Amino acid sequence: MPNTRKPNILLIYTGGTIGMIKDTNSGVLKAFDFKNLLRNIPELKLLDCSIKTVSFGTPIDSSNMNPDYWVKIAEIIENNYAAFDGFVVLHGSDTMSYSASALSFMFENLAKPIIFTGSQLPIGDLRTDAKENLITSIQMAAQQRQGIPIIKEVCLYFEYKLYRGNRTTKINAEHFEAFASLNYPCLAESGVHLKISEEHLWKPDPRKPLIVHKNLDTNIALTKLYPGISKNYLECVLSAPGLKGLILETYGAGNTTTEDWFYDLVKQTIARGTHVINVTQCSGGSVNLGQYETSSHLKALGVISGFDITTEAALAKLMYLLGEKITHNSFKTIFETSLRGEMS
Ligand code: ASN
Repeated sequence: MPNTRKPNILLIYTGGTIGMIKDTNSGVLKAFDFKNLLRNIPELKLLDCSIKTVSFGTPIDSSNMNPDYWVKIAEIIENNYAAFDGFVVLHGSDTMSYSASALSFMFENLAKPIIFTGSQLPIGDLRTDAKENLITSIQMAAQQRQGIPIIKEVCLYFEYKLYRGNRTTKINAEHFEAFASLNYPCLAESGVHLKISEEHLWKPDPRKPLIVHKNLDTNIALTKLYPGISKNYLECVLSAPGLKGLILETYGAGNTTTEDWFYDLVKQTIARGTHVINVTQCSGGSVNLGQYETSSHLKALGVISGFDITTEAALAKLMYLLGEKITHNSFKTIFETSLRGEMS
């Protein structure tokens, strides 16, 4: 018997520009209620799937996003996992790549799509990008073959492109094309037809059960190297009480200053049991420890390579792995392994 049931999609509204309105006195954009958003898209009724909606009690600008909210989104999905074929999360664009990355690690063996989307202009604006983003995200989430979702990973949809969420970075504060995935091809494109590149999709083992990880450890720091970075500054960061992991955004292929004080600090930090992860501050390309003299020492010190991971995904992966309480000795190997397609 062919499966004739329409896909059902859960739409989760967390906030962001998509649902905002302008304060009439100050002109400032503020989060508004979900009903206003839905009123502005009567087209949702025309979609060939059934849609249920749920909203944060108080929608937020995504600049206020944090791991507690990630757990909240994860629990909404977990509690509705069996009843829905796919999930669309409406989210502000500012931190969307962080959230999509976090959710990708939190959902192990995900077998259904979780698609993050939002917009650069509010849904009520005449030139809004919100409608296309929302409608196509729902259509992407509803793609099935013989009743089984085609997309089985956490994605981000924006301006005609579907990306693997943990590969994305927000690259523009104004353009409708606000995101890029420089180290991994896009998963699908929307034109006259929806064109899914199945060869690039994540293919989880269907026999494995869903596990939702909710322990995220925020005892981490993120530091970008810059010419002139001082010992004092780095010492201050590294002396944060309880620090368990540092993400260092380095130059190019993972290069750093070769000054003694820097190596000494990294060495002491690793000896104390704090993990040091090397990610590049370039938007594309990979860390390659040992390619230059300016990175070969780091390898010997036991610095973890983030390879071509984004900073957003590295941060989420670090919080996730620290929360998993894995042994110190296996931490480096696990971090350097692609868990959800976040690195090549
Ligand atoms: N500040 C907004 C947010 O991230 C930006 C947006 O959604 N375009 O919530």
